[in-house]
Amino acid sequence: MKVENLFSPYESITLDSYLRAYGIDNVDKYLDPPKEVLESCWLYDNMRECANTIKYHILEKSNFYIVCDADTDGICSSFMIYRYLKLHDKNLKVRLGLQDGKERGIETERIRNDIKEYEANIVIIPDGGTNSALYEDDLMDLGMDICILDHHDPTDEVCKRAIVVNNMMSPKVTNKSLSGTGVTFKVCQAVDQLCNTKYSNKFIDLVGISIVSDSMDIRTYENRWFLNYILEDKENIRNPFFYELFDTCLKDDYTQRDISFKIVPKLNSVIRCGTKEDLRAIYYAMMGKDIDKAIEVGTKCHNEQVKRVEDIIKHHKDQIDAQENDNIIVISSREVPKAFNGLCAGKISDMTNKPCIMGKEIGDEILGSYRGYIPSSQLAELPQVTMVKGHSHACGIGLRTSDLASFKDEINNMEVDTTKEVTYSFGANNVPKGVFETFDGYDWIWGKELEAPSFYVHGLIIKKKDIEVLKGNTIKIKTSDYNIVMFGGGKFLEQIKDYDDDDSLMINFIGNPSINVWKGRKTNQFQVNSIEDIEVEKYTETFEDLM
Ligand SMILES: [Mn+2]
Repeated sequence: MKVENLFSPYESITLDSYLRAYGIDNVDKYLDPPKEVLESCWLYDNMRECANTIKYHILEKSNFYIVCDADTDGICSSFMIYRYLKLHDKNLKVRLGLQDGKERGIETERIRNDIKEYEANIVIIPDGGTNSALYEDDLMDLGMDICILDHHDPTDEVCKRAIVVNNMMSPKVTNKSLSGTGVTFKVCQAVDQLCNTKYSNKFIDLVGISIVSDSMDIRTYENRWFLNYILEDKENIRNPFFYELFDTCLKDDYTQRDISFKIVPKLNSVIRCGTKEDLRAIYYAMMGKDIDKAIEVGTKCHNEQVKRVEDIIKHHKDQIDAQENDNIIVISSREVPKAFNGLCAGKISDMTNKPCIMGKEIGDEILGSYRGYIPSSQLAELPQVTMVKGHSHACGIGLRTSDLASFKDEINNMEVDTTKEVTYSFGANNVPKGVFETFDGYDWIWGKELEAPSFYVHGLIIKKKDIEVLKGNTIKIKTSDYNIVMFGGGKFLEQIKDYDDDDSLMINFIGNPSINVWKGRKTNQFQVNSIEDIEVEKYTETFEDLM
């Protein structure tokens, strides 16, 4: 395992120095940010025009149309503006344009037709719209006002006639990691100020949830403020549906990780697997109606999603196996819905320890999703790759089908930098106790771009019989100073199955430190998160060892 230490041997590792290393300059302010870190809504370009336009249409009792984007940020932002308008005037005509499946914004023809049929006077596009100028111009020709409340980078030409409120396009706004729901919240605040109302305060919880669901960088003070708001007290979750969902699915001291694993998939899977009726049930529940039903819907869709991913992988097993000798798995399939490409590629990558592309052949290209440890920037340099869009280890990708063989050759011969970044490295017998104490009780801090500290521990010698196997292949190794725990350790057990109980094994691993409390007893513990983070080999004692 090749690792790189974040800290040098002379630096002391404290919570303070750790956060500083991640670029947080005022740690006290970050951990407990005052309200002043919230940026004024008036720093956003075009805010006054946007708020005035919305206010005008409220007073005119216009027809409002809200375009809903197909993910949790889209649901939260569209719900927010819908409810917000209804608080101003409960008789206001507001239509929520729900997508069929994982379509996006007004790119969907059905949505555009619906807008025209409804004879909207104003179209609001939260969490999208920045890069859809073509369609927007078309609607504006019909005399509609368009307000775009977005946080996506402008990549195409932006509609010049629409009112665009976007943190990425507002030089005075410093929080470039706010979610679409966050931008929508700022717009509600601005309308509040024009109308002398305070309705926006009811929706702070949705901003916090969307920052988690949209994987926004949490190192900005403003995002931290929104996060702390939903983490510090469940009673701050004012939305009745989310309150119940948190109450049913989470224990009392939940973290961001819990929200992204136990809450967010229940909404995103409704978009992937549910019907429009199911999605409608979520919106109704957010208004306080039939909450139990919506929780059932979310749970049902999440289970179905897990099952469909499993089925797809089973169905393509032959294709996966046939690429056993390649360093990347490329699956081109007609049957897999677009919305499942990323999930399946990620799963296959986990299974095979190799990067994976899952997509569909369109023309001379395979278009789909990429997941894996090779950074997408490295793939983008290859001549066979036609498009890379998204994050470094999770992105959309295009690949020329006729060049597939040469693409694979390139990957098979590629020098891939597999260095893992860790906080610091220790020999197995030299792990200081402070490592566990320093970060104990701070689970609530960690999240996107601010990962929990991890340490590389090398040269641990144990006997095979010291390895305990618990329920669900959870592995536990006890040493005199600390325990090592790994969930789902099936592959690890596979690696050591031929050794005898009395064989010595040498283990190197990367783990997150914590203090586990059980029946009042405290145990220092490292948690290993992935099979790639642990190495094991048979250890033969040398002459020096015996001296
Ligand atoms: Mn978003």
